[in-house]
Amino acid sequence: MAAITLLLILTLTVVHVCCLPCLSDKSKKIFEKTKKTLDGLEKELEKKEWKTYKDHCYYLGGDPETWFTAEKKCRQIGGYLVKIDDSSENVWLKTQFSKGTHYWIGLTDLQEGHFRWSYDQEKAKFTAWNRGEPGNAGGNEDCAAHHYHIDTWFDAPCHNKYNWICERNFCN
Ligand SMILES: [Ca+2]
Ligand SMILES: [Ca+2]
Repeated sequence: MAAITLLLILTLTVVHVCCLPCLSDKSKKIFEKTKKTLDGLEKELEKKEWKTYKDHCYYLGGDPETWFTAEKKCRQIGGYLVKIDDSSENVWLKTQFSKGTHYWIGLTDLQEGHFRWSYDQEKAKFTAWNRGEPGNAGGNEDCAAHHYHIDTWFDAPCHNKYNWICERNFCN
C-alpha cells in the first residue's frame, strides 16, 4: 500500500514538473501584462496624490496602518513619515490633508520622553502637542499622530492604525 502511495506521489510530481514549463510561459505573460498595468496605475496614482511644499513632496496614505508599517511604506516609495520642521509646515499640512482622520507623523520616543524624528533621528525642536500631551498613557504611547479635529499632536500606542503622511525630499 505504501509503495503504491509513493508511486502515485512520484507520478503526480513528475506530471506536475513536466507541465510546469508550458504553464510557466503562459503565466509569465499574464504576470508581465498585469505588472505593466499595475505599474502604470501606480505611477498615475502617485502623480495625482503627491502635493508639493518647498521642494518637498507629501503623500497621504490610503488605508490606516500601524506606525511601523506606515514608516515602511513611506521608505518603499523613497520617503519617510512626515517630519514637521516648523509651524508653517504644520499649518500647510493642516490645510492640505484635513481628511477627517488622525494621521501618523514621523515622531517617536522609543527612548521614553525623548521625541526624535524617524527621518534623521533629530530631536524635535518645533512641536504642536495638544494640552496634556504627550501623556504616555499606560506607559505605552511612543508614536505621535496628528489629531484632525483639534489640529494638534498626541502620542499613542504605535500599533494603533491611523492614516499616515509620507514626505519626500524630491518630487516627480
Ligand atoms: Ca518636513
Ligand atoms: Ca512615550
